Amino acid sequence: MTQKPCILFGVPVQEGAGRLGCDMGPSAYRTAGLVTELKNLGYAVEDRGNIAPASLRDLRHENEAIKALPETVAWTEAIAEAAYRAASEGMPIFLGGDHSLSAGSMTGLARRAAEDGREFFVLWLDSHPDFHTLETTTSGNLHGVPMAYATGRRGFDGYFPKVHAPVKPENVCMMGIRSVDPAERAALATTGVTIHDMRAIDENGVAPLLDAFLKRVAEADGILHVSLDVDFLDPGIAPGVGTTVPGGATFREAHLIMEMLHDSGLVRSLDLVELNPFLDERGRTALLMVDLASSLLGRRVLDRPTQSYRHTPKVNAA
Ligand code: Z70
Ligand code: MN
Ligand code: MN
Ligand code: MN
Repeated sequence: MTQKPCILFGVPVQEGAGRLGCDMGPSAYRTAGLVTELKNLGYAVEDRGNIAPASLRDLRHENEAIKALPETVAWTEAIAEAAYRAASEGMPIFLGGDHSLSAGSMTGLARRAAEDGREFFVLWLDSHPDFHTLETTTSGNLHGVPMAYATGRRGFDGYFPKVHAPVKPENVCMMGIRSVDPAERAALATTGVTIHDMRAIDENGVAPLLDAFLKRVAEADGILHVSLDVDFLDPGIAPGVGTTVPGGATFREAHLIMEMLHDSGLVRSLDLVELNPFLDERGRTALLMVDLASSLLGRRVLDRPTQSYRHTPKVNAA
C-alpha cells in the first residue's frame, strides 16, 4: 500500500480570535520543524504554502458584537475549497490560525466524504465547544462558532458559504471541554454531540472515552477528522495561546490520545489551531504541537506491541 502524502496548508487567519498573533502560527510550525518531523516518519510531505482568503463581501449582521464577519466568511470559502480538493489527494493538515479555520476545513472535508459515500466523524480537542451561532455569540469572536456552522445550525445562511454536507452532531466527540457559555450549554443539551468534559477525563481517564468513540467510527466504516485547539492542553505546558483556561490536558494525556489515534488507522485530516507565537515562550508550544502531530502520525517510543485500538469495521467497503 502506498502511503498518501501529508498535505500542509498554512492558514494565517487571526480575525476570529479576540487578539492578534495567530497569523504567525503557520510560520512557527514550519520553524518548529514539522516538515522534517513528518519526513522522518516516512511520509511524503507537500507544503502547499499559505491559503489566501477569497474576496471580501459587504456583510453585516444584526448582532453588533460580531467582529470581522466578511473576513471570516472569505477565509471559510477558501479553506473549504482547499480542504475539499486535498482530501482526495492525501492527508490535509491545516496549520492555524485561529479556530474559525475549522468552519472551512470541516465543511470542505465533510463534503468530500459525503461524495465518497463515507461517514464523517470529528474528534474535537478543545477547552471550548465553539458552538455559538451568529445570533448567540456575545464576544463576537468568530472562532467561537465553527462547530455550530459545520453541524448545520441555523442562522449562517446568507452569510457563510452553504454547507453541502452538515456534520452529524452524533458523529462529533468533544474532549477537554471546560469553558462553555450559557447559550452553548443550552444548545449542546439538545444535540447528539458526545462531550467529555475535564471531569469525565479525571473520572475515567482518556483511553476508555476515546476508545468508545473510535469503535463507533470503525463500526460505521467512517473517516475521522481531528481538530486540536492549543487550549485543550493545560496552559502550564502550552502557554502560546490567547485563551488560557486552567485545568487542561496533561502532556501524557495528550500524547496517549495521539498514539491511540494513530493505532486506530482512522484519521484522515488534522487541524492545529489557536497557536499564538507572540505569546509563546521560546517556541515551546509550537514544539509541543509538532510533537503531538508526530505522535498522531506514528512516532512511537519503542517498537513494542501496544494494546490494540484497531477496531474491525462492521461494514466492509466494497
Ligand atoms: C467563548 C466565546 C473560544 C477558542 C476561545 C470562547 C470561544 N465561548 N474559542 N478560544 N478557541 O468568546 O465565544
Ligand atoms: Mn476552539
Ligand atoms: Mn474532541
Ligand atoms: Mn478553545
